[in-house]
Amino acid sequence: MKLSRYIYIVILNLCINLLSSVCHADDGYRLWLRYDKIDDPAILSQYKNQVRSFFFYDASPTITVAKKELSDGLKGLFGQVVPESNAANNGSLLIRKNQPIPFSHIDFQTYGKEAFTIYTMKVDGKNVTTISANTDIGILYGVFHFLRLMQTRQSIQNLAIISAPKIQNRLLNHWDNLTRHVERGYAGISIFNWHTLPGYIDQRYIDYARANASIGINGTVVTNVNANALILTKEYLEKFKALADVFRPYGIKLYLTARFSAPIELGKLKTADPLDTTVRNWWKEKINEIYQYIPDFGGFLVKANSEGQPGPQNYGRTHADGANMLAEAVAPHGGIVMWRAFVYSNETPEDRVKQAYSEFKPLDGKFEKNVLVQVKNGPLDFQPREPFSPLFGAMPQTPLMMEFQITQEYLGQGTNLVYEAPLFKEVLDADTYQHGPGSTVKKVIDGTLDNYSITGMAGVSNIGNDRNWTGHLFGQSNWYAFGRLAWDHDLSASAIADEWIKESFPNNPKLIATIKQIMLSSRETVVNYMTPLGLHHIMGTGHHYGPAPWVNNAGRADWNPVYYHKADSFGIGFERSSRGSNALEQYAPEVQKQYEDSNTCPEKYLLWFHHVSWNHKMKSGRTLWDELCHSYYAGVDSVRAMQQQWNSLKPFIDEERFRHVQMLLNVQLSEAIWWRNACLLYFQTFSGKPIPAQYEKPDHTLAYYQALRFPYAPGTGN
Ligand code: GCW
Repeated sequence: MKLSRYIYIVILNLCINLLSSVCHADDGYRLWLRYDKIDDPAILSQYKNQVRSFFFYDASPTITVAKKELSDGLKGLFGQVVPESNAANNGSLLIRKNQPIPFSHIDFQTYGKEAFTIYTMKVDGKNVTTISANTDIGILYGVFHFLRLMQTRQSIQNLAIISAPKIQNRLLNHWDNLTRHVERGYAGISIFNWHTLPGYIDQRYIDYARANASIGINGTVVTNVNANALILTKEYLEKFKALADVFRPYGIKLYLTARFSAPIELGKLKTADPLDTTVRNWWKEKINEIYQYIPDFGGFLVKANSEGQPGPQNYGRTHADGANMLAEAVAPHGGIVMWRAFVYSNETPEDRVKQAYSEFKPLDGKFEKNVLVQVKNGPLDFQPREPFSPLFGAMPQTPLMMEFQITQEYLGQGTNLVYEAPLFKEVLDADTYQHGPGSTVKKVIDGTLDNYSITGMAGVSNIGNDRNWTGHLFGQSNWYAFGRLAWDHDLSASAIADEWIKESFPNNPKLIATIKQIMLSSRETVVNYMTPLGLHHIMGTGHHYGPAPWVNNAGRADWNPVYYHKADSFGIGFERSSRGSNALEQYAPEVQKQYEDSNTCPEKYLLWFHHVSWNHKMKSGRTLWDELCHSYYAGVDSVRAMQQQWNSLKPFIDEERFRHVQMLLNVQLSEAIWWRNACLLYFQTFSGKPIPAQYEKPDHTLAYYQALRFPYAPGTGN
């Protein structure tokens, strides 16, 4: 073959390879576990030298899974199979359990049963890497971590890693109904096909478990908190057993939601009173039955006396009475009860954001040892921004667990790119001052502040049967960030974004920097165009899609946006200082001090805590009205900036994912403009002030926005 022809063929091949690696269609199914071949030859050869063979000394279903993950991962990243060998040579990766120090290098007693170590060390003068743990699941976590190091192009030389989760129970909460409709789900229907279970095991269940294990999630509540008693029937228990069997090797426990009235609905009892002996026996028997199907059943998540769900208060009993009844029945099996604190009542004339505290604070210390009270991050309901819930720091004798919402009910649902780690971190890092400065929310929930014996963090899932799992590709980053923070709440939002981007996209510095910028600014952007300066709960009624600050006729007062913004001719905002509802009194004095004066209150919470005049002077020198306009317009401008940033990445991203995000950003822009125009036009009817001349004029009238209807918006009710 002539040299020129040879060179031509080589170049052609190179081009084809390049094109197919950069531009092939990609539907996002593989999440962050892509293991594409490392394209940097220097890094690749370094990694290959470090991992020439691997060997697992132990065997079990979990080890089988770990072995497959490692060998698939290495094959993908290296572009070739790495052999198994138990010889300790240079480049051996040795993986084993229950090894004496120094092999394991840590006292696993101290670090718990899920900890692992990864060490570079000399064995017989040879340079080997070890992954060790005390349990099979620790090994699996170590393997995922090791693969992550390579996926994110970190050095795997001189490793000395000890990793243990800071929170014990790291759970997804699915609001999935038995109909497969997902409440507040925007990624299709439930991945759990109850109809074909238990006979048919969808590959999705396995991939779901794998993805969760890769980020340390160790439990899943597969049914909606708005619970259906049928969940507890034999027919369904068989289905849950099949799922639990799939999840077990991945270290994931299955949990269910318990409908409090199940003894009446299923057991035909006259009451569900938690102090009634027949009721208590009914639950005991039911729970014994569940454990026959699922010996490692995790326990229950319960929503009671909240938004129409039955509960102990129907019988004049307390939340503690209800929780303790279930707790006693699961205790002999090692189960737990997660009892939600999301309660508020229309009949109670108290500011809604105060009610969970009023209800639960007096119950501190009254719960059984295996009960966790599950508290939403803020006192209201997963708004784009809320201060932390005052329950954190107020119940030293009751393990409190965090409930975040991963699904974007109030954050643009399925169409908006919003990276939630900054929101999660803002809450975790907030200082409750419970025992003086440094009493952060994360120290409350990891148990270090009050010596909780049991700890947990839950995230309301954003997963559905869309091919890419989360509807919006960037929803994957929120699932990822939740898991990583539940494992280690000290990780920064930026570090987690960095990992996720490197694992999810080709490893290009411009791409990484640009996507990171997009992600890290995205939460503030959505706050600006939806609910700036502490506004909250002004979205459409029922479906919560889009703005509707004018609504004042919802079924109950505290579902109305006007209840929350209180706009009038004087100003806007909810007065929660001692001059108003005094919700502030539920916080420690140091926190109260930060927020009590409208002139010094951080502006991001201004309208949460204060009703202030339209002419109120803001730090920028603008009036409140002008600042509101500024924030809404800045929010929209930021979406435009995101679009430009994303468009600049076209050469680096496969067409399918590029177009997917590009189209959704177009939708996001139109929704941001909608939010801005609708809110400003409406609030203007109170302020009587003009939208400053430098801004583009709203292109529709207020009446136009008020007339919009969305009868089939996704994710609503049942
Ligand atoms: O915010 C509300 C949601 C409901 C949800 C409820 C809850 C599951 O709009 O859909 O119900 O919170 O957390 O219980």
